[in-house]
Amino acid sequence: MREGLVSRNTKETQIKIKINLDGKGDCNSSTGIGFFDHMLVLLTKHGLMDAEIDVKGDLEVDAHHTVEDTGIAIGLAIRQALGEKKSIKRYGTAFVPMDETLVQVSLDLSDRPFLVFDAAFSRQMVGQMDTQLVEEFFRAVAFNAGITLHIMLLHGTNCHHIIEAMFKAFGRALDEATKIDTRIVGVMSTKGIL
Ligand SMILES: [Mn+2]
Repeated sequence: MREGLVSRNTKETQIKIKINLDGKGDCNSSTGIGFFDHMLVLLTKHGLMDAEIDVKGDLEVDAHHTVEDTGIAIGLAIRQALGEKKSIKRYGTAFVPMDETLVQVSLDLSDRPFLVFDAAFSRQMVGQMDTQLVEEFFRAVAFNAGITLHIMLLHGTNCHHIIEAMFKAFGRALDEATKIDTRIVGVMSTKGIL
């Protein structure tokens, strides 16, 4: 089982996260932010990961610390679960449509953290979550898991659809990249390390 277990406590957030990359998409997410829980459940469902996500954050301030720190912990859990990355496919790309929206996510489990986030939102909030925090979340995941991550809104207008398509596409691309291919001896890199 490729599992990651992270517990992270600061004065702003207390987080416990368990992730199993070889799961079935079963997830319990409790962050105190309804829309964010909805997104994390979609990410893990479409990524076929099992996850327990337990977060208590300073929501009396706003959602920023809670979302960013959850991203940090999820990134660390993914990194831990991947281990030495032996025989994984390394790259993943997914296009996800949702009604008028189409999103592309391409990623490389390269240990070269980078985020390209090409999207703009016409609304400030979806539920109790600032749309600005979507980019913060994915940056935190990418930099802590060691992922080169490109998220592109190809077209679309509805903010709920756009964000939902991003989380699903990230889940699907991650599932593809983490898949084991027995033809790959060692790691998928001519450098011999990922
Ligand atoms: Mn929805």
